[in-house]
Amino acid sequence: MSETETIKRPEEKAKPKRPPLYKVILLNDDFTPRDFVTKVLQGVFRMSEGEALGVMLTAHQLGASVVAVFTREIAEEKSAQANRMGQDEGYPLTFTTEKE
Ligand code: TYC
Repeated sequence: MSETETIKRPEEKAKPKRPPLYKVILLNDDFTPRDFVTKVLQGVFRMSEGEALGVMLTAHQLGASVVAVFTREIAEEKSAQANRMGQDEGYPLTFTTEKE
């Protein structure tokens, strides 16, 4: 045990740290069918058909769209799962993650 002890000032105490958040981003490509992208968004990210269509169209028109925000582990798991679904069908569908 050390002889010295750090006494924390009250404002330094008990500051609950929120985990850093990561965006899942959907990238456009020229090959994946629109309805497949929409189905992946509904299945993996639990979106309604309308929400999924909106995100898919934003990526299609602008090149990329934010899908959702999660802690790092969940963001990476979901984007990997969605990428695998594209790969399984031979599509270049790509989701990436980015720290907020
Ligand atoms: N651009 C694709 C097409 O025209 C559809 C698409 C939309 C693909 C969004 C990927 O993230 C994407 N078939």
